[in-house]
Amino acid sequence: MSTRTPLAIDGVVRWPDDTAAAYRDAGYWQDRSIQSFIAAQVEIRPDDPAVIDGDVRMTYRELWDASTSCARGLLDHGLAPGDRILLQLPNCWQFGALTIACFRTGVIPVMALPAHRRTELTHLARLAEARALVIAATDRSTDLRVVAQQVAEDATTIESIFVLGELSAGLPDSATPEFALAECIATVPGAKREPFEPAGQDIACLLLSGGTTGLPKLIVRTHDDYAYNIRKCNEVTEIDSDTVYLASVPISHNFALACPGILGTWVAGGRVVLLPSPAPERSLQTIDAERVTVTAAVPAVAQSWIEHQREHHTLKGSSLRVLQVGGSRMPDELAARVQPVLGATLQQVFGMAEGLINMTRLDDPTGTIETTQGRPVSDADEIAIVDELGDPVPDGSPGRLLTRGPYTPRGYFRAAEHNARAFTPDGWYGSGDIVIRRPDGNLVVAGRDKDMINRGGEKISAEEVENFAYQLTGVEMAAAVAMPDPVLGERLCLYLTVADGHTVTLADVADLMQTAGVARFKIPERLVLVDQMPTTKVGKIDKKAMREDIRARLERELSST
Ligand code: J2J
Repeated sequence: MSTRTPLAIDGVVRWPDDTAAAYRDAGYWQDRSIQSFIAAQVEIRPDDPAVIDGDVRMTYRELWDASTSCARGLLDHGLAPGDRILLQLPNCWQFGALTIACFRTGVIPVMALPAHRRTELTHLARLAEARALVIAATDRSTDLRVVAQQVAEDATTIESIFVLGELSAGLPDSATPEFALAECIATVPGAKREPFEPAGQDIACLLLSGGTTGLPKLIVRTHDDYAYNIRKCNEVTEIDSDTVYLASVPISHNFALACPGILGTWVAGGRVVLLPSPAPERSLQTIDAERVTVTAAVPAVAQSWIEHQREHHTLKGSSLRVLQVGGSRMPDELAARVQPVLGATLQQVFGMAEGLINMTRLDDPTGTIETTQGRPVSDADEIAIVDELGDPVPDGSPGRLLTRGPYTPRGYFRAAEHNARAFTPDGWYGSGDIVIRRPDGNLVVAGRDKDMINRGGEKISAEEVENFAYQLTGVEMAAAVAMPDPVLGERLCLYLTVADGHTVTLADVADLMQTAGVARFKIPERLVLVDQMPTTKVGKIDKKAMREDIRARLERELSST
């Protein structure tokens, strides 16, 4: 098997040679690019629909042609294999064409989330040394072209900005040249020969970590490992050419991108339907209208769909076969409502952009589907559940999750210091989740041992928010903690101590963060001023005590209304 040397990019942690050889021998890694699987489908079914995005319906041939011209556009703009581009697009067909074009040119997309703003985009562009930025002209009320110019000012590697949407209105200070993405994708005759043939170990994309440190880390996903991730998810979710997959949650996130997501669907020859948001009315209507068979949601979205269906009976048909739910812990009571109300089999997904994907199987007993977060999709996934000392705990007892495997990389991109903490010396990744393994191998997520708030699947690093709070005059100590929420599971509550004679309000914190340009979902939703932070016996800030405190406060408020 040809295993050409991958492009050299510093800061990439590879699997040890013997492990890599074993993964190849076992056939997990096939030294095949992700796009080669899609290209095979273009040959088999050129005229079958590949993507539906509003009024746009594209066949496999059309999607491939769009990626061909887009690849040409990237090269014409001076981008070369191994270069990084920061990609921030909403759910749209252009995202697909561009991602395939990146694979075909060896240009590496960094998958930013639609909610990201100046702070995150600048950080990501710098960390990846991105040479270009791809954005939509606007996102709701934000002019992202202005944001992009600011990012390019601070991240000096950025040479060009590609914009989805109208470019007509000029920008006052557009120091960095802007190009219409539409021009890049306009059909031009494609090259006969593939511009680039990736090796299996070449990087397909850089994904974002959920973030337990100040700002997101980047996760290197190679063609070998990501293609395996996709194939295994396809197998478990039973994706084939009859699949109609609806993506209404962001496709830049691992879940809807590759678990199995849009890439899995294209690899299998199925049809992708895109929506800009998971708003219940439109999502349910679309499921019926397009005869969607599989879709993915976070628990809060699943809940909104169930409630909407109960009230309005929007869903009339019975096409929906599987509803995948993951990203944060799904309450068991909610899980039990999926099949009766939506008529689809629930598949719980406990995944991470760092690799390991757990899923309940479609034919699991109802009890397993409703009360566990599933088991690894591959037999080659190694799982260890350990106590504080790193010793294994027995099945049925909670412990920290460690994992290794053929699609769980051994380190973050350019983050040596953090890697030393997040990975054990023998390459196990500690996800920071507390899980219980049942004797049948299914995992139950029981808690978390990482300083992160999971706001309905959107991950917020406590440290990042605290760092903002410390910029406010008078703030002495800051602690961001999760407060329980019936819909999102958790929301962010900020505890502060302030110096005598100072006051700080929630609006002060929000203003500061908004001015700095951070994703909205990270802005605290409640502020608690205390005289003193609770501390543990060893003098560390006691977040557990604060989580209990806010829970008690909320309960008191609820009972007094
Ligand atoms: C509890 N916590 C969960 C679940 C993720 C599929 C689905 C989700 C993600 C994802 C993903 C959870 N119950 N069912 O990449 O492909 C929390 C854990 C985990 C972290 C990873 C996919 N599903 N989580 O959420 O990289 O804490 O990936 O470690 O964004 O989300 O976050 P992220």
